Amino acid sequence: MKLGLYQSVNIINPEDAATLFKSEGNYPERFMVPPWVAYRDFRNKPYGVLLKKGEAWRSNRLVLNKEVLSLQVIDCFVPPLNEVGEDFVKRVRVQIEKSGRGRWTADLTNELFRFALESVCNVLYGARLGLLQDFIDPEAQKFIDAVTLMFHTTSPMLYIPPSLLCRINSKTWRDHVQSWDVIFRHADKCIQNIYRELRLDRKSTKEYPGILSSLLVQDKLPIDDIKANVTEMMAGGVDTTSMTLQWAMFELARTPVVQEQLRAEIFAARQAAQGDMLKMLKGIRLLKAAIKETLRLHPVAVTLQRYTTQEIILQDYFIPAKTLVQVGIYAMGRDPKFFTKPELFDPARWLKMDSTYFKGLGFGFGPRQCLGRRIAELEMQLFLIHMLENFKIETKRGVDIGTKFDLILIPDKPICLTLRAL
Ligand code: HEM
Ligand code: 2DC
Repeated sequence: MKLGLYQSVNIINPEDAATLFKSEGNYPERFMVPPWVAYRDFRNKPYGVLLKKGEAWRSNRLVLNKEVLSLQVIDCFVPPLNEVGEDFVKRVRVQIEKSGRGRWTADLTNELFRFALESVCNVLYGARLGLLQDFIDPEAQKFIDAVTLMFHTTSPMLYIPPSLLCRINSKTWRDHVQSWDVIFRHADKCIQNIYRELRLDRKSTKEYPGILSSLLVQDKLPIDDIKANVTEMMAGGVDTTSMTLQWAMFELARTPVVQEQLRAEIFAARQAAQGDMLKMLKGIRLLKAAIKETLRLHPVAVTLQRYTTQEIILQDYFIPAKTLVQVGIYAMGRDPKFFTKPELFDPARWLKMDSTYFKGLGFGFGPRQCLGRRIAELEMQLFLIHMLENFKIETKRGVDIGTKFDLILIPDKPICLTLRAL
């Protein structure tokens, strides 16, 4: 495909994806979103792993992996994420009470944005923002809106050089710069708060300190790199998990049989675990499959991309080194060649398929895969556990919701859900 200034080879076959990722080496590079780079250069802001390359990327990423992705630390994320999940349920209960009808019907987009930001911040900073209460810090809401606007203004600039848009002072570029400004300013404020507390030694030692404190205390990364990466994680943790959860609830509302199966699995796991959340998370195979299934039909990223580092062969074509190859995960997830009856929301397919080889790619693959993957997975598992234990999720029948490209993939119209107390 040739689109604007870019040329890419596009693939959707899992076997081809395997060939691509197996040859990616230790410094994989994806398509660098030009306006994101342009903003940082324009304002002289440091890059985090999202935009770094080569050794700089690798050394940052190895330190971050230990704190964010490794099996040694992810158990520590369960209590802070669980707490936010429980608070979301309380909030829904209040809304149900208010309605006086035993149910609450709404477009949950903004509620889920707040949930997602509250979750990721509790893990990053070990502190609550209070976004699930009635009074919401206007700064936090501004941050949420800025992330959405940042994504929204990115897509029209994908194929037009940002330098040109900057020169003609286009509205899209100005909005984009303003969004990132809000994102960086608010993240910086949050980071400064923790930094100050740490220096004054005011943090008690027993509570979960958060990823930021841990990175600051370790002192393995320069402070500017820590800031840049924490900012990226804070911004990357809002629209991604919230939209996926919205799609998950929508699919469960449309497939009540599956919803009941998940509820049964969750009740059984709760019984068996006797209050031990870590143990409970090991007994919810179908729920984990339901999240995979949601990302199959509704991936956040329309494609994964890699620049080849050596010549590879895909379907008898020679692909030279330095070629941009895109794996169309949205298209792959809906192709009957790879998923029988792709239109069906059937989490169990992931448990009975004879091969899932390079098919579950929602978080990417390899050393450059999503840094927030483990946080996102736990956050979504715990959210769905609590929601399914407490509410029946319903939606109006026959409403078809399509997918819109807004840099990330989002619903093309508001999704209206009803939560009914069980
Ligand atoms: C990268 C998906 C949540 C932070 C990525 C990539 C994908 C992705 C597909 C590119 C991976 C690749 O090229 O192989 C998702 C999905 C999410 C999610 C589906 C939730 C449902 C999050 C969260 C955070 C986050 C919660 C922050 C804590 C990042 C960062 C990168 C990234 C920093 C760039 C990593 C690098 O280049 O080294 N994500 N993401 N994501 N994601 Fe996520
Ligand atoms: C968008 O053609 C379409 O996870 C482009 O949390 C190719 C492309 C490149 C990189 C992808 C992007 C697409 C979609 C959004 C992704 C991004 C890499 C990371 C980012 C998938 C597919 C995302 C949402 C991060 C964002 C973190 C940021 C807010 C600091």
